[in-house]
Amino acid sequence: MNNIPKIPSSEITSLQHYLGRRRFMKGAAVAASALALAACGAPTLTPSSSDKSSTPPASPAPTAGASSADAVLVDELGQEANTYQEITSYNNFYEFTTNKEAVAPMSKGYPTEPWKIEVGGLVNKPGVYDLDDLNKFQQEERIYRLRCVEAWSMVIPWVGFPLAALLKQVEPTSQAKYVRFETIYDPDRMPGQRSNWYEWPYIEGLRLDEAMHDLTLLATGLYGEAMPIQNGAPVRLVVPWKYGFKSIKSIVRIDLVEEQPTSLWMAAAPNEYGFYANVNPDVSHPRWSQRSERRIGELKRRETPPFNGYGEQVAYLYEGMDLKVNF
Ligand SMILES: Nc1nc2c(c(=O)[nH]1)N[C@H]1C(S)=C(S)[C@@H](COP(=O)(O)O)O[C@H]1N2
Ligand SMILES: [Mo]
Repeated sequence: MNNIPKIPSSEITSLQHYLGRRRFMKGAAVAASALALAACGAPTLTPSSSDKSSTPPASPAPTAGASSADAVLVDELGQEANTYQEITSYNNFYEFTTNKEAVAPMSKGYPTEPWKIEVGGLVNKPGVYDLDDLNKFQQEERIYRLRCVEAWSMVIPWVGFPLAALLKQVEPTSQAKYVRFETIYDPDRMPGQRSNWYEWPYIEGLRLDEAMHDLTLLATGLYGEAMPIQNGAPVRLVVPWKYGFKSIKSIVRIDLVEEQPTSLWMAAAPNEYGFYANVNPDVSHPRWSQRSERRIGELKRRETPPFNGYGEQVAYLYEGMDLKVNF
């Protein structure tokens, strides 16, 4: 385990400060009562029942002390969270379909229980984790910006736990340099996987120090509810400083490996999608600029910041690297 880069405790403190593990509230009616610490109910990892998956949860908004209907969640930069409806009705999940609006209806009722994740490869303590096992990790709320490589974005209040907690449990060996993730392969029920356009299953990867970073989340829910299937139930990765495609959904395998994994997108179009995929306004996609983005629900485009606004926390990971080459 001594090969795992440790995040200095000073940094963890500042991260907690930045990305408060509580709901920030905004809006005139609640300005004074800000920091009403809505207890973030750690949702249990039950499958989102199909009839619920496209309708808002019973109490999607923070309630603690807030009488106001205009209370909204904001991220650490003050940017408002997208609505539950927006987050669950505009999705990329190519296993079902490439039509973003059709993912929710087509994935409705997809069974996510029982579920298990096999964690292995170069580790001392490989294991099989079911939903109860994953629920034992301390769940917290993280309000993150998600920037798709296609230049749209959202702000999403995830629930989950740092991937680092799981990785520490399995004890990567000193040979382990990367983490490889795999989505469920189920072409009978996932029509997109019957298309030969892509090499299924969906694969993604991170360098071990990226995987161990405190911002890197295994998300089990959003808006305080169990993860909807269209967002990657029951558990998906969230790496907020990288393009959305790195945040692989519906994970069934995690392996510690020595060689850099080849992701589905690298295999499909290596000149368009690199391994690192850090959000970078200075590196255009071959077919479009990455300078700005369309926040879902807004008309005017926003400028895209380096590392999606998380540079202070993560830029050190790439010191000395040419990010135009390692895009
Ligand atoms: N297994 C799998 N994971 C995936 C995808 C996918 O098609 N299949 N799409 C990715 C892309 S391109 C984005 S932008 C995000 C979208 O996440 P969301 O639908 O929860 O907003 O999921 C990522 N994870
Ligand atoms: Mo994306």
